[in-house]
Amino acid sequence: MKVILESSELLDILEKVEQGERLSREDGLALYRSKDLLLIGHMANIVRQRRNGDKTFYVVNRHINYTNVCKNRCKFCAFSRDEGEKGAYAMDIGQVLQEAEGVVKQGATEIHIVGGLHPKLGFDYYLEMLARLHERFPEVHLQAFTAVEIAHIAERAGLSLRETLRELRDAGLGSIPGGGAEVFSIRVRTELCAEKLSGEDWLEVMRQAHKIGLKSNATMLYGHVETSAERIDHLLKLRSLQDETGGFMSFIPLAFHSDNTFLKGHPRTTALLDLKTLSISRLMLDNFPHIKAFWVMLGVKLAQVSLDFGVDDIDGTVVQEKITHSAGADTPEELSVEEIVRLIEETGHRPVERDTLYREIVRPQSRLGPGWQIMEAQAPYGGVS
Ligand code: V47
Ligand code: SF4
Repeated sequence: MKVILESSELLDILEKVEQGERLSREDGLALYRSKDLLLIGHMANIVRQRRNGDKTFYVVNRHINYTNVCKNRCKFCAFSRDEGEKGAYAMDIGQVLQEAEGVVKQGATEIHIVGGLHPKLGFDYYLEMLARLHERFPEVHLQAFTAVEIAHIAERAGLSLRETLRELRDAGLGSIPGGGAEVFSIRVRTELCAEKLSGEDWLEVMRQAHKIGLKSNATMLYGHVETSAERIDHLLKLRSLQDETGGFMSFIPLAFHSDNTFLKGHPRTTALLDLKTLSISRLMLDNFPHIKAFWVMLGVKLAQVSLDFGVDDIDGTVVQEKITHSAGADTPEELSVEEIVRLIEETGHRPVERDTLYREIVRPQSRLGPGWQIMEAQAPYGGVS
């Protein structure tokens, strides 16, 4: 490819990628400095292809945001409210079950549950939510509560992280979503979310979760006040924990939206930054099986293009999303499976429906609805099968 041969700045990195060598912090910084998007994407695709071949994964899921009441009030968040404030809500368990019911009938395999840090909800609320969902829909995977919520739940319960995680797991928790990581930099956290769990504590929750066998995702919120170096350092911390535990399944860069936040007016991320961040994540996180484009934040069109920039997962149907839509997202809240499959096929990749743990799903006559099955003899969450 002509473009690649003409670009000499990154040739050392290209060689490392081709040899399967680990990239350094300096390499990461050079990648962010470079304007050679196509070469960066090409390198990311070498890794993507090596790990996942031509597969692009998606999941039939639904997001449920059970409460927007949050004691943290991060400056980048338009979703949260104080208790009693106009627009504040907290669902009772019956409502959560009702929200899940419809999509499970349509064949969802995953319910993704995230909310604010409600100062009054007790440990029983979280346990009962999981237990009743699990009892009613035993085949459905519950991916629930970010590391930040888990630390809050542990505090409410007066238990250690380990004990809290064990109880949540025993009640039906299947895995942990990647939210709340933001950027681990102390400078950024002090400026934007001083009340929030520190980066080190976020990593500790994940460490404890992985130790008891719970898998998780990881995210990075980018496009606000963080520097490229802070992004790379974030990725390096994740890579190091993954070396230790192997418990992360996918990494999801989250593009910041500023409407209705303290950072109102902050410009949207550009396509260049979005694609670079996805590609650089693929390159730096050599031990993560999957890189996911969350189309809700990225936009459907760019999410499609990102499949040729190192991304192998496009998330799923989602159905309802409040966090980014409160902050001005102009994407739909739901994509149909037909639409997801069309987007993937148009790029020449092979659409593969997965469950939360990346096991492939088979459906009778490829029809949605209950009755799906996990393909047998698959390594959970692990790349090429
Ligand atoms: O933790 C908050 C972020 C996260 C804004 O694990 C914002 O598969 C953009 O983590 N603009 C929640 N982002 C969502 C999340 C997630 C989403 C999809 C898949 C997975 C997964 C996880 O949203 C929060 C925070 O980092 N966020 N405000 C905003 N204004
Ligand atoms: Fe609360 Fe999460 Fe919003 Fe921060 S991002 S204010 S922790 S809901």
